[in-house]
Amino acid sequence: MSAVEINFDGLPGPTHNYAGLSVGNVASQSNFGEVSYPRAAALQGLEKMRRLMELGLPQGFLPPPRRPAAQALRAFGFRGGEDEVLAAAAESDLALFRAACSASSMWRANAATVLAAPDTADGRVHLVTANLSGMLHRSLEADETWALLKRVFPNEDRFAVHGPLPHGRHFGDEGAANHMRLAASHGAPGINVFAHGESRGGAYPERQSRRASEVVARLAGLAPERTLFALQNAGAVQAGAFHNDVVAVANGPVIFAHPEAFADPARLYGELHARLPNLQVVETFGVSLEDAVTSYLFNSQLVSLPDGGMALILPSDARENAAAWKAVEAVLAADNAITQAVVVDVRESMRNGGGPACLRLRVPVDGPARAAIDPRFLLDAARWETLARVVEAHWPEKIAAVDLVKPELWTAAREAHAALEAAIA
Ligand code: SUG
Repeated sequence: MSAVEINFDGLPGPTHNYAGLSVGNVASQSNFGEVSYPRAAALQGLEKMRRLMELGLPQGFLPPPRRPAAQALRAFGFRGGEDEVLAAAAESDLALFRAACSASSMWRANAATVLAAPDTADGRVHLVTANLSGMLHRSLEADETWALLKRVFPNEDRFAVHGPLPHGRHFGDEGAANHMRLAASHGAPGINVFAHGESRGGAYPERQSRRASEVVARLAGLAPERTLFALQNAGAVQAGAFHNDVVAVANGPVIFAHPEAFADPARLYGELHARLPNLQVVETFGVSLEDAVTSYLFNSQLVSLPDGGMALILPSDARENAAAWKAVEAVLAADNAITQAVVVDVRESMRNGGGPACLRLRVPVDGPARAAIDPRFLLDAARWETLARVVEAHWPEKIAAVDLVKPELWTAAREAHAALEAAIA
C-alpha cells in the first residue's frame, strides 16, 4: 500500500513563556524567568513547516488550546468571570496559575501515540491521546487535545481517536515521543518500539510507564510480533532525556540513536534485526549524553524524501555543537539512507526543551485516509500565509515573567486565539 507520513506541527501559542515548569527538562529549568518571544516562536515553527513543504512533504498543523486556561482553573475551585478566576489563581496558587498559562501544547509529539493502519487489528489509524500525567501543566492539555484530534480526524472508518488513559503515575503516557515505528516503508507493516521508564528513584522523573504503553498497544490491537518494549537508559533520563525522542529517532527501516539511549541496546537492535532484516542502525561516535541533550541532535526529524533518500531536520543548536555537527557530517558521508541535513531555527521552543521532533505529530496515511482528514488542518501556501499573518498581527512580541499576571496579557491572548479560530473556521 502506498502511504505518506504527514507531520502535524503544533503552532506555539500566544502565551509561550519560560516558567521553568518541567522538572528533568534541563532547558525548561535553566531558562526559568527569561523573557520569551511568542511571535518569534510561532514564526520559527511556521518556517520549519515551510521548509518541509519545500522538500515536497505534506504538512499539517494543530492549533494551540486557549491559554491562560481559565476554564480548567474552575475545576480547582476558582469562581467568577475569566479574569477573576485568573487573578484569584495567580494570588493563591502561583504554580497552578503558571501551569494554566503554559503554551506547552506546541510539542505535539506528546499529543498522542499514533499507530499506523498496517499494524492495527482493524486496519484503521489509531491515535491514543496522551494523558501527560507526569507534569501538571501538560496534564491540562489532554482533554483538549482529544477534542482537537476528533476534529482533525473525524472519519471513524479511517481513524480511531482514543481518549487519554486515566490520570495518575501508574499510567503516565507521553505519546509519540516515546514511540518509534520501524518498517520497510510508511505503507508496509511495521514494528512498534515503545520506550519507557521505570521508577528508579533518580532526581528526574521517568514519565512514561510501561503499563501505559501496553495499554496503548492493546487499544490499537497491535499484534505481539509487531510490538517491542525498550527500557530507557536511566543515565540518559538523568542527563535530561525526559522523553526518548531526545536521544533517538526512527524512520522507515532506519534508527538514529545515541549509544546510551536504551538500557539494553544490543537486545533491542537484535530483536529489531530479527524482525526487520533491512534495519539500518546509524551509529554516532564522540557525542556525549550532555552534547545530545544540549544540541538535540537526536531530536531531529528524520523524513523520507519524495525522490528517495532521507533528510535530517536538525535544530541550529546541533549545527553549533562541534561534536554533534561532526557526527552529522559522518552520518552524511557514511553508507546509509540519510542523504541530506536541513538546519532549522526553533530556538524559542528549544529554550523550553522542545526541538524539531518534539514539535510534530507524525501521522502515516494512505490515499483514502489522507482524503478523510479535515483539510483546514493541512497546509498549502495560502493557508500558511494566513497563519503567518494572524501570528504577526496578534501574537505578543515578548513576555517577561511579571507580564503573566497582567490582565492586558490575558486579553491579548484571548484576542489572538479568537483570531486564529476565525482564520481556521
Ligand atoms: O514536556 N517543555 C516540554 C518539552 C516537550 C518536548 N517534547 C518532546 N521531547 N517530545 C516538556 O517538558 C516546558 C514548559 C514551561 O516551562 O512552560 C515544557 O513543558
